[in-house]
Amino acid sequence: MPLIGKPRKVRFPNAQKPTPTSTLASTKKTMSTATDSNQPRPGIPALFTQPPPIRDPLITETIDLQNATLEKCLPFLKGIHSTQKDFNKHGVPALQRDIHTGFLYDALEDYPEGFVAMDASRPWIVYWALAGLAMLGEETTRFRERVITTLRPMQNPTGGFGGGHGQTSHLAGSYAAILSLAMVGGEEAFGLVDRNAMWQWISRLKQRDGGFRVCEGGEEDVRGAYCAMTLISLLDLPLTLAPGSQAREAGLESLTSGLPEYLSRCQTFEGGISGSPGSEAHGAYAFCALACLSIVGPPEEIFNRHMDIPLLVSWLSARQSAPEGGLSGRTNKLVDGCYSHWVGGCWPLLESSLEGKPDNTEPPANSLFSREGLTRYILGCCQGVDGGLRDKPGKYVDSYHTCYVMAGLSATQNHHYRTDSSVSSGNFSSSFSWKTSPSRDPGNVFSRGDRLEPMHPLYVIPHKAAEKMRLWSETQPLTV
Ligand code: FPP
Ligand code: K
Ligand code: ZN
Repeated sequence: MPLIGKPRKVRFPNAQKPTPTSTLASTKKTMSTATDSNQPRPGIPALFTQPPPIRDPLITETIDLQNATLEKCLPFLKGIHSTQKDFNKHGVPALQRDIHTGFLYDALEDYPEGFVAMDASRPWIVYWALAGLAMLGEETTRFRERVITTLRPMQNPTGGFGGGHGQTSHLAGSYAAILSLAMVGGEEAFGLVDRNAMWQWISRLKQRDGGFRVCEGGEEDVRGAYCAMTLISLLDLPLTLAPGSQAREAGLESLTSGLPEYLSRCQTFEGGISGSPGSEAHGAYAFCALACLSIVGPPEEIFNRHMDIPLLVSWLSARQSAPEGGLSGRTNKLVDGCYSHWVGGCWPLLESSLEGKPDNTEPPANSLFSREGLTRYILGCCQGVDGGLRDKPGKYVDSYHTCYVMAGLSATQNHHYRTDSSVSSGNFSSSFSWKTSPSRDPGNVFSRGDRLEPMHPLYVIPHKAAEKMRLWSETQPLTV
């Protein structure tokens, strides 16, 4: 068998040859005079402004891209880019609340013709804007009428919401629709949901291996599992599988049967979690899996039973890049602001599971990741000059990134912990027992006025919004 197949796209740079001392000294001299204007702003530790001291000599396409990303980020990390302003003593630019708020208000207006590609994401456009506005401290109940009018036609009589009027029901669209209704709140919003049809539909999506398809005839993945458990727990749907559903006929009893085991099979050799058993670990699925497990049972009980937590912590830790401080979604890929939530949002869940018993309200003195690095990346690299937040410098802002970059910032700014008291005494009561207090991590380098509102660590909406929807649903039990 030939050992050498297709040539690999790798190069070994000559730069590894030792530089003669004389040349080094003269380069240093020229550099220091030529780069004065390139010096970082005071207050920024070198860790966040200098390339890592040890670099892989093997140059691949991936490493070229990582280096190019670092070059793009450096002026922003150093606090010397012309678009940045209002720095604090840590050299961190302020959160531009007003323009981000304006950007999200605009996003809620009718979207232009050119957005036709987003036509299957209409509930998401509503969710990202409302969640973002909620974190910025805006009152989201004022959008009640408009949101109800927008979402009403997207619900199908066979259960669930489609991504737009006339579209097949999808768990992701239904998740965004229900979270949006929770954020606008009130009888009319809650009463709009046909919970019985929703229960029947989700029962049809349940698979015999424990997971959920995202739509009838569609793919089964960890997103489906998380979205389904979000809907079931917020709407207090019965756990019994509806009669006639395939999973029930295959011998499963409950919507949660085999679910933790299914999620467990999605943990890969790297320690991260993939979308389905056997595929590549990705940060988006890590959050979906951990949040889904935390709905099924309290993190300190359920995590260790179904996941290799030390391996997962090691994989998650490797997602934070230095010096950028931002997070990547998978091994050897680039930092991206949205992983501040998908990866960053895993930390509060893991920290809670490691803290153990509830009511340990004292925020831990330090964190499992660098809150300082992530804060610097978000505030330094992700703010668009005309409002909105982005993946990284050089990318356009959009409402998805605006929502999830801020969700990541909010999660680093606030400590999340579970208590013994829940607003609910029914199924999944532990999901409704989360509380929050300001984080006291010494790596909090943001200014006081830049603290965002805390979000529920499982549902990514304000705690009150989740609790009210759940309590209302409990007053309307479904008879099955
Ligand atoms: C890769 O994109 C992205 C994925 C494999 C997962 C996308 C899923 C989500 C963002 C979350 C879904 C969650 C819910 C609740 C519906 P890429 O290859 O463009 O990015 P990368 O290079 O950073 O991996
Ligand atoms: K990406
Ligand atoms: Zn992104």
